[in-house]
Amino acid sequence: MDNKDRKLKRQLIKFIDEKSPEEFESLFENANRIMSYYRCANLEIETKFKVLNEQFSLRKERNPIESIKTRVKSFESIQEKLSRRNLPVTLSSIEENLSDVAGVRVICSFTDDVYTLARALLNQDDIKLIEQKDYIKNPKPNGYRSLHLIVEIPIFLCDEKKFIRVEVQLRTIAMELWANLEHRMRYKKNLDEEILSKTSDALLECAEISAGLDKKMQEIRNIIEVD
Ligand code: 0O2
Repeated sequence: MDNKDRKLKRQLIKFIDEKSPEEFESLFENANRIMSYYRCANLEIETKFKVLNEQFSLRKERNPIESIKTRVKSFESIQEKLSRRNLPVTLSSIEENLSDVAGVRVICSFTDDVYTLARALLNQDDIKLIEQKDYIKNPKPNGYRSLHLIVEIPIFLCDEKKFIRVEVQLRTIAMELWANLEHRMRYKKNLDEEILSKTSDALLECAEISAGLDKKMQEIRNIIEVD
């Protein structure tokens, strides 16, 4: 058993009620199979972005992607989301109801690159757009900015083809800096009202400064790099 299997078993023990060892083994096998679909879907999407990065670097002599991160949601987080939405906490419910178990985050150099890469991904004929949330054009009230796409992609297994949903988040380096720090300090933490009210305005101000930085950098790049 490798580290990934050990970690999944630890998460499953917390995730389920009392089960016999046989039932637990069968649950583990099924959970492992489903999580592997999500990892495969992440690999597919990651590769698509790497190919696009390569292509753009040939055409424009620069790489629009700074970095790509992938993650599969932990069982704790899956359980919390299903319970919060009053949905059954079962493996089939995960597949039916959640679109963000697989997640790919693409960090871009400039705001334009975010939209160029999103268009290039969505133009591919094996990608189906399920939902788009543009928190760059319409930031969240706390200042959070990013472009979110829920896409469905086929993965080709030994003897079958499966369609898997992936949440793709595209953002600039400045958006990533803000979101990372806000995530560590505040996001979904049960902070008391006084702390929330003391920090909200300052965080929103930081988000506006970061949006201003993106805008200026984009303007400079537009002067230097004429298409
Ligand atoms: P994590 O820990 O990053 O995986 P919900 O997921 O129910 O809250 P919804 O509509 O499914 O809401 O998702 P939404 O609003 O599109 O946001 C999904 C993801 O975007 C979150 O995943 C975060 O990664 C990121 N995000 C959204 N809002 C914020 C924010 O205000 N601050 C930061 N730092 N990140 C945000 P998870 O699963 O909630 O969290």
